[in-house]
Formats: sequence, C-alpha cells, structure tokens
Amino acid sequence: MLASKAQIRLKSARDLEALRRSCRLAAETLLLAGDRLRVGMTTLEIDELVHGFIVDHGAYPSPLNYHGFPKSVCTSVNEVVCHGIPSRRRLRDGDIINIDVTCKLDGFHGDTSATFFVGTPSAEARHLVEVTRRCLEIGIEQVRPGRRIGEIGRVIEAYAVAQGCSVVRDFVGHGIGRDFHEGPQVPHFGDAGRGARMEPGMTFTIEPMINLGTWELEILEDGWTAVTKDRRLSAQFEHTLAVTETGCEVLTARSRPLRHSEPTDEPPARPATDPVSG
Ligand code: EYF
Ligand code: CO
Repeated sequence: MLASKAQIRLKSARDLEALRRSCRLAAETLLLAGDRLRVGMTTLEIDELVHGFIVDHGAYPSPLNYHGFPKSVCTSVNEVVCHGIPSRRRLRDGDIINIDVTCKLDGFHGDTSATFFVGTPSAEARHLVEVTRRCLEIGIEQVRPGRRIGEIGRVIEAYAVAQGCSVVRDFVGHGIGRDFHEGPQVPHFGDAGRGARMEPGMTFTIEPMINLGTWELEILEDGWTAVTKDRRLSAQFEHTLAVTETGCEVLTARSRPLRHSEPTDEPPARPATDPVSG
C-alpha cells in the first residue's frame, strides 16, 4: 500500500477466527492460480479464475473497485512492481509474474501474493525470486511481541542489498482486518528502532518488493501500474500474519507447495514428444 497514517486495531480471538478463514481462502486461491499458470495464457484469464473461485466461496475479491481499481487481482509481470492490471497480454516463456490475491470473507480481508515462473526462468530471474522469497521469510522471523516493526525492514534491506538487489520504498506492508489497509505501516527498509512495538492481536502483512536494479519507480499512464524506473525485473511475496504471545502465526500459510514458484516433488515436465520413441 501507499504510505498513510492509520489506526492499529488489535484483534479478538473471534476476529482472528474470521481472519483465519479469509486468509485460508486467499491462500487456496493463490495455489489454484499457480496450478493453472501456463505459457500463452492472458493475465485476464488469471483474473477470471481468481474472481470465480473467490465468489464461488461466498467471498469478495478486495481489489475490485478498491480506490477504483478495475479488476479482482493484481498481475505484475517482469518490470511491473505492483498493481498490474489484468489484460489481454499473453504470458511468454521466461516471464515472471506476481499474482496478488486479497479476498473479503465474513467481514475480514486476507492478503497474500507470490511470484511465479512462466516456463523456464533466466538465471537472474531465479536469483531475484529466491532473494525475495527469503526476504519475506527473514521478515517473518522478526515478528514477536515487544519488538519494533522497524526490525522487519532492517533485516530485509540488509539481506537484499547484500545479494545485490534493492528494496522498493514507495509501497509498504500494512495492517489488515475489517479494512483492507489499516495501521501499522510495515516498511521493508530502514532502521530497527522505528515503528510501533508489536503486541499480541496485531495483524499485518509483510510484502517486500525487491528489484534487480534501482528501487525507484514510475507509475504508468493508466494511473495504477508501478514499474521499475530502469525497467529491470521486480519480484514480490506476501503473507498476512498475526502477532501471538510467543511469536507469530502465518495466517496465509499454504497447505502444499506453490506450483511454478516453489520446489515440489513433481518430476520435471517431459517434452511433448518422447525423444526416444518419437
Ligand atoms: C490509493 C491501489 C491504490 N492496494 C494495495 C489499490 O496491499 C495490496 N496488495 O498486497 C494492495 C492491492 C491493491 C491495492 C489492489 C488495488 N489497490 C493501487 C495503487 C494505488 C492506490 O492508491
Ligand atoms: Co497487501
């Protein structure tokens, strides 16, 4: 989200039950999107898939009409940092795509995203995606009562820079609950001493956007799509978390690995025709 001041609302046990359900649905939707991802499909087809699955489960796709956003999911390809609008653009072999799913179920939002490989990635795309995945993991490891929010951004920035990447500064993680975006803001860069101290019942996202080149962005003429200023690749992963008495609960944790993003036990894809028997 864009930086803004908003109230931090602690969640009750009952609120957390509802948040768990919306977050589970968001996670299942992202798994489905990964299963269906193919070279040659359009990002509009991803939008239709996500919209249908969320609505079929009695929920609402939170991005649709949010501040006027025209679609149900954000699809951000290659140099697009975030808020890519689904379109008739066809995915090509070697593309990377972030699919950012948020749904509202029984009054609460769940928000999660991942970056996927379309076909076979370049070495630099694989490096960026693995660095970004790790940035989210190490951010999550900082979440516990008494720590400041700033600790999350400090470790993410240090790791990303050590790996030769940069951290987007214009968009940050956010509190989430009955509103899609609440307090606190969760920067993915900066000083450990900054921000509120975490307490049990806080719920927020961590969603680092990591670039291969400069962290600077431009917004395209459509008014939504954020792209890297140098048009080099950008990747992002996101989870929704709750601070617990002892650490945190990843509310959007997945029930199985994400196809086309995380390593799975599946054998690699076989060629269409068998090279031995023809
Ligand atoms: C007001 C939008 C508003 N904003 C944030 C609206 O947190 C998100 N994903 O993890 C997130 C997703 C969407 C979103 C989808 C639409 N919007 C976009 C860009 C600018 C803006 O300014
Ligand atoms: Co978010």
